[in-house]
This record gives sequence, structure tokens and C-alpha cells, in this order.
Amino acid sequence: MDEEEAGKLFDEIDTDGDGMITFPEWNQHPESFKGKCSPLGDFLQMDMNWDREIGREEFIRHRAYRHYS
Ligand SMILES: [Ca+2]
Ligand SMILES: [Ca+2]
Repeated sequence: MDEEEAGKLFDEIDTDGDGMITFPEWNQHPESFKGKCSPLGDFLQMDMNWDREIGREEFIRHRAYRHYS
């Protein structure tokens, strides 16, 4: 997944369009169940600054770069 694809996915998951993914939004999206132990574990892993919301930058960094590091 590249940066552009991650951005599109972010918009898809951010259903109320406020620029942050909250856990209820994440939990309702099929992506949250892909090959992970739990949607909550995946969510917390993406939340790098521990504010319990995923900003666009956090999401893109996690999705677009983790496979190259
Ligand atoms: Ca939102
Ligand atoms: Ca966050």
C-alpha cells in the first residue's frame, strides 16, 4: 500500500469526515479485521501519540511505511 492508497483508505474509514479515525469508526470497517489478532490491538498500534484517535498522518505512516522498514 502506498501513501495515496493509505489516504484513500483513511477517508473511507473516517465516516464522519472530521479527519480523525476513532475506535468506533475503525471497528465498523472491514479493514480492521484483516489478519490481526483484534481490531483494538491494531488500533492501539497505529495510535502513536496515545490520544485514542488516529490522525491522517499516523494512519498513513503506519500503513504506507511499515512494510519497508
Ligand atoms: Ca472521524
Ligand atoms: Ca493518535
